[in-house]
Amino acid sequence: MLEIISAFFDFESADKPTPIGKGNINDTYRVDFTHGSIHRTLIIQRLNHQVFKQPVVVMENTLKVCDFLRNQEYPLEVPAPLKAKNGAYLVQDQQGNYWRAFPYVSNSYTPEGPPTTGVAREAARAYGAFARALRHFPAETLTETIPGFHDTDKRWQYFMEMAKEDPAGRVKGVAPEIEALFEAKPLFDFISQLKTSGSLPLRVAHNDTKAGNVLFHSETHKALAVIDLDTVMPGTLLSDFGDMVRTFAPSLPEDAKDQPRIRTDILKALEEGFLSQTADFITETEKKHLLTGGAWIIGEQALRFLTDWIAGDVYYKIGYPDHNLVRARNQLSLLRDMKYEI
Ligand code: GN1
Ligand code: MG
Repeated sequence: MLEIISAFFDFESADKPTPIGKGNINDTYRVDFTHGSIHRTLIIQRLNHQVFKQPVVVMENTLKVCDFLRNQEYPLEVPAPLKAKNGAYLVQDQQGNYWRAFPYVSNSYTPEGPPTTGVAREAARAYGAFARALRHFPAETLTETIPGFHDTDKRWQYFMEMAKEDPAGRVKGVAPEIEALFEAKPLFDFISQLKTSGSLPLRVAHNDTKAGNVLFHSETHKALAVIDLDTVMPGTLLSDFGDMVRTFAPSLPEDAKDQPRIRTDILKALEEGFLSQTADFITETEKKHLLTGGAWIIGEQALRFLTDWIAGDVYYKIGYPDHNLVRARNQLSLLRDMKYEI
């Protein structure tokens, strides 16, 4: 780790790096070091190149978006990646891992646990400001670093293949869950048709709009920055709003033993916060279908978890044998709670 820090900055002494955040994909550390009379704090992060197979392209997407944001009227900070001493943004260690550095935003925290309506509204304002500042960014110039990320048709196809193949012998045990997904098929088809008909403009999507990706100010509790631009890709506004619904509105965590319900007070707060920044530039179709976006992303996540259960737990990390099944059932419980128009 010291070797990595020194690829970015000269220093005489450094405290032991401390792991921060709850990411399931990357490893993030805070490091404090001293150079002469200067004390600095940095974020050092290992980019998981099993998930992000083109690390350099991930950085290119991030940098393009950061540069653009800096030249907009954007009310938040832009903690862009820092250059290493050799001018590159990624440094490889001897094991071939990729590392990058970010500025540390002082006096900040990320919310934990089920959010209050205040946190949900403020985070949605931040994601709305992000979408607003990027509304004129040519989305097609970003690379799809995880191809088909929200291509539900493609995910449905893979689900059908796995259900047919039944590699882990689990299909018989999940008949009600499969039936529930078939009931959601008209929703998936509706979104697919919105996309192909051009009614949903292609936009810059953040693709990981959870509470943990907004930095809040420790005293004012206002949003300071939207972080984690690894999955910025061409996409739709509905999937970003949808992922907010999926991650903010449940009464219980994603893998709770009891089935979570949708909190309607949070839905209202998310809509208020998001629309306060976006109402004047998004299309009528987008506005009308924000909650449909929520149902879509919840349904798609149910599909993804159930597919992984049927496939024999090959994608998501699991903590116990039926973890993916519990997750899938919880998403289906949320989907049942969602009221939406198609
Ligand atoms: C993964 O690890 P995390 O929670 O940031 C996944 C998301 C899913 C989420 C479900 C690259 O994200 O798409 O919604 O799990 N990320 C990837 O918990 O697949
Ligand atoms: Mg992420």
